[in-house]
Amino acid sequence: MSINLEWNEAQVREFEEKGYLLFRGAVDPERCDAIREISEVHLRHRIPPVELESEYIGIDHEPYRRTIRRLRQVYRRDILFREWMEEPAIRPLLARLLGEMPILVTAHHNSVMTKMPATSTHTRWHRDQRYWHYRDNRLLSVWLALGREDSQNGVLEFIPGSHRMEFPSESFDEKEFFRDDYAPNREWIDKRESFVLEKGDLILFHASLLHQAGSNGSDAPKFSLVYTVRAAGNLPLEGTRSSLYEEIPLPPVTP
Ligand SMILES: O=C(O)CCC(=O)C(=O)O
Repeated sequence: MSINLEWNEAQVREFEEKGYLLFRGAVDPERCDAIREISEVHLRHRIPPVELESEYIGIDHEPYRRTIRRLRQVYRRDILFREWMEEPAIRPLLARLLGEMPILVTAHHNSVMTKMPATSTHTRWHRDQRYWHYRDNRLLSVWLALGREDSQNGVLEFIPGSHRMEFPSESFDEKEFFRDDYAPNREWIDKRESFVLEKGDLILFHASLLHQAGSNGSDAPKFSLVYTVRAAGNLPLEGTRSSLYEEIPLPPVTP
């Protein structure tokens, strides 16, 4: 069970410039369905660790307390997650984009992101790296759509090139969200790009890339599987959360 992923040096340059790359139809719908089914079981039984909507937005009452925002640390939950995160066919591309052997990190974004209808909220502009602690910023995330993602159910939006920017501290609020009420941020936000994703589409994006996603106005949950890899030399800082969880080296694969 491999994936359909052809890439070239022009796309590597595009990733460096924009901070993300989109691959259509990379994963078979059947594989996505199998991953989604196991995710739904874990969700139904609320198998920990999970992140609740109430924890994310800091409002500790219903309906947010019963709304799961993500199943965390999914790598060891099921063979289907492990196989996907260790998929050999994507490794050469990850190594090329990171400039080194990739290491799978489970401290962050090793998740099934779930966006529930009505009870989940808008995800504001942010960089994933805001609470991550590594020597440098050579980290990227691999986002697999397990179903359609569009403006109805909270599609991802990106600000191309923002991963290369050093913004002044005023651009961010106290929770490190990129402020949309701060006038100088507008010219960046106006450059936003988004794509309707179909089941099996893949987006790779840099950990410093600004992105957001809307709430889910449809009547079905949105499911996406996400994992993060770091460059082998980009070590987590000791004593931080980033250093506390299992990491899995993804060495080069021999054809
Ligand atoms: O709400 C979403 O679907 C995106 C989630 C996200 O970007 C995050 O949790 O970092």
